[in-house]
This record gives sequence, C-alpha cells and structure tokens, in this order.
Amino acid sequence: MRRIKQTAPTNAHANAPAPTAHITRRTLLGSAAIGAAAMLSGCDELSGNASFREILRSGEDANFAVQRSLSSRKALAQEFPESAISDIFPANGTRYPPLPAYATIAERGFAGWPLLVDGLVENQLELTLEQVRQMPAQSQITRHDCVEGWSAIGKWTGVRLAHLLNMAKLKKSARYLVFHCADTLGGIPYYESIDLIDAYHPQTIIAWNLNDEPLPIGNGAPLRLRVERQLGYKHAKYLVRIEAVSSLTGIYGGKGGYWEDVADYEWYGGI
Ligand SMILES: Nc1nc2c(c(=O)[nH]1)N[C@H]1C(S)=C(S)[C@@H](COP(=O)(O)O)O[C@H]1N2
Ligand SMILES: [Mo]
Repeated sequence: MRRIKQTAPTNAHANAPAPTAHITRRTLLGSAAIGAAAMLSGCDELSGNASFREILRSGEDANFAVQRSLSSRKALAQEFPESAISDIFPANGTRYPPLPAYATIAERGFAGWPLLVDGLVENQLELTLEQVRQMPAQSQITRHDCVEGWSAIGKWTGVRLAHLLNMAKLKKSARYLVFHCADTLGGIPYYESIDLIDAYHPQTIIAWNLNDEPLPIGNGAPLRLRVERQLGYKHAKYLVRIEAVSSLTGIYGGKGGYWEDVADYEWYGGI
C-alpha cells in the first residue's frame, strides 16, 4: 500500500477534485420512493445468492436507509436517442496499453483475445473474444461522466455481465467482481471492482462495440466494462479477467480499484 501511495499518478487525475463533488445526486433521489418490496420482486438473480440474501435480511430489520439505498441502486441510468450521441468520444487514462503482447494481438484484430472468469465460481470460463461476441447482445446509449469534468454520450453494445455470471455460477461466498485489465498506469496494473447489485444490474455489460463499431483502442479494445450508474473510472477497459471474490482485502492495494488505491477515490462512484 505504501509503495503505491508514493507512486505519482500519471495523469490529470492527480489534480482532480473529490470524485463526486460536482456530480448531482438527482438519479438517487428520483428513485428513492420505490418500495423495497417492488425492488425485491425484480431481483430473482440476486436473491439466489446467499450473501445477497443476508444483505436483504439486514434490510428487513426496519432499516429504512438500507432499503432505500438498495432500491435506488436498482434504478436505471438515463438512456438517450441516437441523435444525442457525441461527435467525438474522448479516450482517457490509458490510450494504448504498454504491454508488448497488446500490440501483437491488436495487429491481429484481437483474434483470440482471452477473457477469463474465475475465482469463486462453480464453472471457470476461459472465453475468447469471438465467443463473447456470439453471446446475446444489448445496446444502450448513455452518458459517461469522468471526474476530470468531461462527459460524453455513446452507444455501447455488449453482453450482460449477468449472462456470464449465470454461466459461471457464483459460489455463495462471492460478494464482489474484480475486473483485471491489460494495462498499467505508472507501472501499476489498472483494475476495478463492483458488488453484486451492480454486477446484476440490467445495464451492466461487457461491451465490444462503441457507436456500432468495434471499440477503438483508446476506448478499451476489445472488451470493457460498462457500469452505467457509476463514474468513468469504474468502467474498466482492456478487460482480460473477471474474478469473483469474497473480499477486496489483499487485491492489489485493497481499496477495490486503481484510483481508489492511488488517490483515495470513492469505491462506489455513484453518479
Ligand atoms: N484499463 C483502464 N480502464 C480505465 C482507465 C484506464 O486508464 N485503464 N481509465 C478510466 C477512466 S478515469 C475513464 S474516465 C474511462 C475513460 O474511458 P474512455 O477512454 O473510453 O473515455 O475509462 C476508465 N477505465
Ligand atoms: Mo475518468
């Protein structure tokens, strides 16, 4: 941890304001009135998971604050019409992973790019890009908000993370998904993590297209996470491995993400 803290972050994030300072909370407020019962009935996939059931039980102890935050976590991010898509979708953070193997596979059009789903799963999945692209796809036009103060609207196409998790079958002890990336910033691997609420959220996808074209290298080719209720830094690019874990302790710096480790960004970067 100390080693990481002493490493100077390599881009403008070092000078960024507190991650959520300028982002409004209206999306949370807008859904706060939805009752916990309504939220639970739409929650089949999650309710099959033992650790999530425990969270729900703690919510049943008349802890209204817990129930309210769970129901707002289920709300959808705003979607936009095609006409709202930004002319240019910026690339931020890593724009080209420094690993030599990345350049090699990029030259082959990412043929055979591996995606491993492992950790606390019954069925480890060793997938290729081609297999992932064959999976049921959905598209969504959403706004990406970076803490550096820019936003852009893009159309993302990919498979629901829930689909992959249903194939892999999470063990009861799984509570978080860790997203391992092919790039490093300042020599430190980029990674991110989310909980099971976001993992099964209907807009959480592993995307391969941006605006109906394969992801540009700057935007995370060939696979990236879209977790639409959260800020830009959570959307891991250059995805090679999804690991189910019971705790974030001991994973890299232990705070659940690259920017969380090096600059104390909030682990839940809600928009
Ligand atoms: N692997 C990886 N993922 C990453 C980053 C990165 O540097 N490496 N930067 C993050 C940040 S801060 C933002 S705002 C978005 C930028 O996505 P974009 O390049 O498509 O705009 O990716 C996020 N995911
Ligand atoms: Mo960002």
